[in-house]
Amino acid sequence: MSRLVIVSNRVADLTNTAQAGGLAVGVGDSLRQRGGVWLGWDGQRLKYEEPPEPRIRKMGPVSLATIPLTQQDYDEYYLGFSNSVLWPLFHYRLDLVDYKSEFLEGYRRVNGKFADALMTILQPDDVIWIHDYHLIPLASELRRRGCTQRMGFFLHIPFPPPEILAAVPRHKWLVECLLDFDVIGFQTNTDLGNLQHYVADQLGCEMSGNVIRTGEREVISGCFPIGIDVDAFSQMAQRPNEEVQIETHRRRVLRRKQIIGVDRLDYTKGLPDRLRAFERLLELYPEHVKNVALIQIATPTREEVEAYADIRRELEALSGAINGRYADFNWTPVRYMYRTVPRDALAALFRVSQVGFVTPLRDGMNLVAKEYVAAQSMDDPGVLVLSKFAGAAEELREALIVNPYDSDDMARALNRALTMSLEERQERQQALIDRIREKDANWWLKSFMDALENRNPVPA
Ligand code: ADQ
Repeated sequence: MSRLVIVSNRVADLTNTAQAGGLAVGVGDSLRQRGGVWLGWDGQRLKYEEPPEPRIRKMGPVSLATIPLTQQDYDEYYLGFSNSVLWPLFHYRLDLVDYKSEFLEGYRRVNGKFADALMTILQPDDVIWIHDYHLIPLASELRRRGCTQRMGFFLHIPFPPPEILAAVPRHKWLVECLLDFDVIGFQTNTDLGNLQHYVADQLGCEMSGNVIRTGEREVISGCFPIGIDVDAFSQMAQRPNEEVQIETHRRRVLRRKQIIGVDRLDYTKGLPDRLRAFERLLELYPEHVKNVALIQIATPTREEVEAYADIRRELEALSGAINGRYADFNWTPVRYMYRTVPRDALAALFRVSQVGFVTPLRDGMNLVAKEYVAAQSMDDPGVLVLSKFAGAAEELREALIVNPYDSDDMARALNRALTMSLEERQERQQALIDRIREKDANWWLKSFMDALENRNPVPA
């Protein structure tokens, strides 16, 4: 088996269980199984340039290779083009795109730095798997430096339709960069269809099934929904966590139910709309007042981007307003926590929550939805309420699917989830767990690697 070299903006600390972020979780689960090298930025922002050789640390079967960036790289490549242009644009938020030409220059320059660093460690029969929107031009940069190894790309976030993509300057160049990979993977058929429309209509490429012909080359495109390690998460959920147990016992005595939301605090996750929907539940169905609480855990993320500070203020005001309106001496309707929580505590919390409330306005996949399902017991499972704009909704059809822009629709689904019979909950849970087991973390790694190593076209 050839050595697997993974590249993403950041590498994850594989021993840190409190790491938040879907890419870190998904790639970490996969790499632990197969071993290999993982290259990424070390998080440092230097005032000077460093030589390209990465620093290497061994962690069991995985070597972590890291490089620093400069403050200017961080501002232009990371905060700028990646997170103020591509992130909002790919999530259909044209209103939040903040483009400057130096961002694009920085983006190209840093992709060049990643390529220089990789060239110092690559071996002839490595296979290279590059992740996410920060590194779209990396294959082109590597090819320019003479790299002939096989290269795959996986986009963790949505890929927008051509009319939206056209809002970013140099969009043609971006898609042409994608076509320098051998395999391009997406989370959903919708994303895959969007790319295929673009290359057929705007670049005049020929398509045969999922194979894109561009000049002499053939590029495989495919849909590879990311999965989780279901057994590991489920076992974590069953391990006793004293604090969670005490609180759960108290709720049981009081016959109170709990709705849970867990997200990075990102404007794509639909958090204000979610709080409003919870408030609507209390208005439309007053029988839930004092009997149900919403616990929302939000991890700090990208705080230097203005849109993120705005959403934080909005959420704090909203949770304060709902509590001000409804709280009683012994009942707080919204418990809002702005922090990262260890994964085992999260898993335990999912298991004791009657509703998993996952309502992004747009999301590549959303692993929280799958984690919530994995954490449930078959004896008394909770209900997943899921946005139709999460990639996960393409697979998890037995969840209660909602429109995150419609708070009445969400309130009705919450009420339905809270009052659903045990039999219906068990039926839905069985179907959902079967689906997340079928396409788990292992399947994701294997099916992508199969396409990349054997150049097996992905079924259309
Ligand atoms: P994210 O946008 O980060 O991922 P998601 O898929 O939900 O979103 O993954 C978040 C991960 O971080 C989950 O494993 C979750 O448990 C964890 N997490 C979130 N908040 C946490 C908290 N407060 N404390 C501890 N852990 C927390 C991106 C894309 C997604 C895609 C993934 C994987 O945006 O659409 O599903 O990559 O491809």
